[in-house]
Amino acid sequence: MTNTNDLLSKVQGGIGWITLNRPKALNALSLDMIRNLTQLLKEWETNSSVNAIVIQGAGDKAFCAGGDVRAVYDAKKSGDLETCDAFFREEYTLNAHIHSYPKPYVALLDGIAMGGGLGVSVNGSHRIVTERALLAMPETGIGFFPDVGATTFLNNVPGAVGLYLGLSGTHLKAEDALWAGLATHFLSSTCLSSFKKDLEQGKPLEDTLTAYCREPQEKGFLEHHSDVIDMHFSKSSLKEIIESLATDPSPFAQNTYNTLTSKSPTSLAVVFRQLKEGKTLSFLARMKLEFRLSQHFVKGHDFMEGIRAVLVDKDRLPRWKPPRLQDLSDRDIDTYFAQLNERELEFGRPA
Ligand code: QUE
Repeated sequence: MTNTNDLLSKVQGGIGWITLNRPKALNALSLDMIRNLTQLLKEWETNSSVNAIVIQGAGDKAFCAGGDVRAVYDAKKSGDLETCDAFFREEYTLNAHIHSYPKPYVALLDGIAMGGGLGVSVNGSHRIVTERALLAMPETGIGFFPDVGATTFLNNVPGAVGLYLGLSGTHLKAEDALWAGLATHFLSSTCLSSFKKDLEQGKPLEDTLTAYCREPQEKGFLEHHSDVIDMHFSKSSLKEIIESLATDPSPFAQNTYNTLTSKSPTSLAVVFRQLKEGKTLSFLARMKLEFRLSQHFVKGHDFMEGIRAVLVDKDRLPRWKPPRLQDLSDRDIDTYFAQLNERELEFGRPA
């Protein structure tokens, strides 16, 4: 079961170092990697020679492109529902562990970081972006929903911008990620290797952050568009948001309208409700909600169709069912929020 080559680790300079090491798959998180990472974090929690964790991605393209949803797709096809349950249950349990981790947890986001990749970074205490970072929660494009703690971290984005990001899957650069609070520090990619060398030599984390981190040079897209985003995305229903965009001739509104109407209608309707209902829940109740949604999406049509279109056949032409928002009833959306009874995600005391 263990393929530890996909997760490299060492302890050096008082730091527990982790490298997601599947560069050909953009370091997408497999169930094995989730299990190995869970185990490492447990060991290092009580290891007094580890003062902080640093996690990075192998290769020069990605921190982590997401959860290995292709493996979930294959499991579902072969009738292996146990793997579909275990994957999301263990992934979200890991995300929650990172969220409450008692030591500094530092993610180096120097490249692509999407979906499940944000789950193992944004839930930690320190998220460092470089000018090469590209962050997104693109799941509505594969008939899924922003998971891995996004019910919390998208709801913490100012105004209605988190809802915009979760519905549209918009890609964020470093400045945007900082503005949205998804990132906490900016560092030039040219400084990364000396930053890491200082930590390996035992220099204290906070001193090293102060020595290397800078303010980003430019204002990002989000900061420039936050007023117009709030204007459209603070409407009280998804239908009103889409109508509001349709009647605004600005390039931003028209692009956003075209983006949203290409996504799974079921995903859009579920995500609108997920983020609204999630606002009043505790962090752990939000993770339980996300697990419920994951299991209903795996059973439904659009998740399998979205992965087929984007990751398997790569025709990028998903045929969503139903194809239009107006063909969905509130009752259809209710089914995604139904409790799982004996299969609910539970958070016990750590072993
Ligand atoms: C939307 C997504 C994902 C995606 C593409 C989308 C996602 C995901 C991957 C992915 C990428 C590379 C891999 C892999 C998976 O792509 O969640 O196994 O090698 O994990 O448009 O949500």
